Amino acid sequence: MKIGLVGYAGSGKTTVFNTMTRLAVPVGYGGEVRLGTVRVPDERIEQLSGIFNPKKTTYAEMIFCDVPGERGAERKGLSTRAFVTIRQQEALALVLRDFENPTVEGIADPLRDLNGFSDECILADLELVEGLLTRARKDNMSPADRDRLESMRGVLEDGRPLRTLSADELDRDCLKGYQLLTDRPLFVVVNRDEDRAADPLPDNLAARIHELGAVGLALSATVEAEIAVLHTDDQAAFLQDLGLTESALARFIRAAYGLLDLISFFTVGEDEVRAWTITRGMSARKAAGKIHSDLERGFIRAEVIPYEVFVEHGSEQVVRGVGLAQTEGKEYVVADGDIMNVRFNV
Ligand SMILES: Nc1nc2c(ncn2[C@@H]2O[C@H](COP(=O)(O)OP(=O)(O)O)[C@@H](O)[C@H]2O)c(=O)[nH]1
Ligand SMILES: [Mg+2]
Repeated sequence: MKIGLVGYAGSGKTTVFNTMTRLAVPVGYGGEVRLGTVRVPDERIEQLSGIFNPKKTTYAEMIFCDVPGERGAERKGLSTRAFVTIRQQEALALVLRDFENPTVEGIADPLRDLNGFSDECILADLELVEGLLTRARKDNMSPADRDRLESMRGVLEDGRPLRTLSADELDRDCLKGYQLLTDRPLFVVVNRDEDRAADPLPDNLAARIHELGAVGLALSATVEAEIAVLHTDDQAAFLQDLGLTESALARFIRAAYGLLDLISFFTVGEDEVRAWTITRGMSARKAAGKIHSDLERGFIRAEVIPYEVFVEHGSEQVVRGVGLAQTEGKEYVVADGDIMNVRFNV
């Protein structure tokens, strides 16, 4: 799962990226595309790890990509090269500058930048769709596909991103090969000065984010960077001083995970307590395949204990004793927080 940190130069993408990944990429210059793995904070894993005291604790992970906001000479906003990288992302986290940055032209105006980026994506999709329609006859496109593209063109011409359409209005399965931008999940990160880190988003900005089918969050990358280097105990005190219970970055990472419709199931034991990432709606058998292909191939059944049930009773034996352990077959749809033990035979 790859999420791109995108947006204009000087908005704080690299600062956010460094803080999340604990890498130290130089900030304040164009730079190259960087990838970093980010652990998805999950207090359930901490709890389980506290109970089992395993040799190893493994969190769910996501890959973030720092995409330089290189300006294009040939176009108004971002360069064509930047867009080639942006197209490779599964979801976009748009970082908007909401602090004064003397090295960047123009005062901070997150709404302007949100609209600017959104329009660029709409325009890029429109070009792509029109290109496909121009070649439709030559490519022997089916009338159904052509109709679909034509209705997409209409939506884009109205200035609307494709993600705002419901499943009835647009069959997403047909879009997979097209590399469209406006259909991708969009997360908006409003990056602020320290003193305004905890303020809510202004109404007009919040409304526009909603209108674009996106999810928004405010943070201060510099505050987050300060929090990240503190010891765990000091972190709690620091956050409390700011009137917060959790770092915004932790909330952001978790929300981005949710935005992609990802959920976690857990495996537990003395060797390892581990979170596994699956898309919502996956069957137990398929989910078992994430652990090992043998488990999918030879799947017999899964013993499932929902996380809440487990913590309430404190041990697998007690849960079984009170008859709350579930025995599930291969078609069972795994729920977020299921603790699974797969029985298999190969
Ligand atoms: N005051 C303030 N400055 C920030 C914040 N985030 C980033 N900066 C500064 O803005 C400049 C550009 O940041 P950078 O992460 O390189 O932006 P990028 O071009 O989007 O990757 C750097 O000098 C950062 O220190 C913030 O939350 N508050
Ligand atoms: Mg950068």
